[in-house]
Amino acid sequence: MWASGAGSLTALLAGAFGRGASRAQAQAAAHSSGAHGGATGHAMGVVGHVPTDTFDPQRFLRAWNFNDLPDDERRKYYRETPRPDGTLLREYSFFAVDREIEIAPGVFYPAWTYNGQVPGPTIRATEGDRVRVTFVNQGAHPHTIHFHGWHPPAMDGSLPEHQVAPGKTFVYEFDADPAGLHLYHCHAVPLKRHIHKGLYGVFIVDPRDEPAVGRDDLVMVMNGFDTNFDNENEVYAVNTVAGAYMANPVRVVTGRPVRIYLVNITEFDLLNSFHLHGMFFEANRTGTSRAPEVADTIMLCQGERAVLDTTFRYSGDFMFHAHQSEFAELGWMGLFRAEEPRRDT
Ligand SMILES: [Cu+2]
Repeated sequence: MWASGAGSLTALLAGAFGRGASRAQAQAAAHSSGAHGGATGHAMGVVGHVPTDTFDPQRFLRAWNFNDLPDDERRKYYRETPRPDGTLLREYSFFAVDREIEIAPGVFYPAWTYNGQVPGPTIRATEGDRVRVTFVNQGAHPHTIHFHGWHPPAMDGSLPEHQVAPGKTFVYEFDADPAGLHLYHCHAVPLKRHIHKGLYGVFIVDPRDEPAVGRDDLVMVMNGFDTNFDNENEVYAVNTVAGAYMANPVRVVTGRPVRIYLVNITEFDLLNSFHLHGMFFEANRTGTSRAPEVADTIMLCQGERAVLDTTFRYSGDFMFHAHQSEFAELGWMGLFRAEEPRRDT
């Protein structure tokens, strides 16, 4: 193991609601106007601001293999070694840690996390690479990492004998296969609890013959939080922080292809959806479909994912949100801000 990570975590401040905010309180937080309202504090958004020093939804969009860390820090969590056949050995250092996170302004949630963040760090490999994840459980409960994709049963992280007890380490190792958009999550029981507490992340496998050149890739995980443990979500989001992309839109460039890696990990609700205003996208289910559908709304069951490809024609703000209005009103709503490409003179 190369990193313990926990030392770099900073404490979060207690907020207005503290633990266990009710659905009504969350709704009030989403709708009230307040001192921080200003231009973004209208009736459709979340009022206030969640600090981004411990988790930044903007950074998360384009972060994989710890590429958002400075090189010396990144080496503690990720390294790649070329293999004779031209593929890479990709090694990751993961740890589970219990941590309180802020999911809406003043709404805190006692999460279980991979590497201190929800969702966990995105893993991205190319088809045929070898993935090796050293997992250290620093949490108070047994956990695992269950990856979607091809692997032998001993690497599945699902059966009682796969549980990694607090303080213990397990090394997951498998080939990245098939190309597509997958996920990973804890598979300890009760599963519902271990997933909704925050132990999940995205696993992208790029096709070997299709390098991502000139494309703006964005990772979006649709999630929800049951803040008062009544088996219902009080807060919904894409990438954890309710309304983060309303307050701070996702910036994209007109004419440049945009790809959204969309994953639904929402617990308790049967479905979640992604709807984009003013345009259409090609939806490629699981990233493996050979016949993408052309749509402006896509519905995903828990664990389902889709690769969405589009290009912004017009500059300006485009809303995106769950088409379930309730989810949108409880935080799952955002904006793309498309700008003309810069002309270098
Ligand atoms: Cu777990």
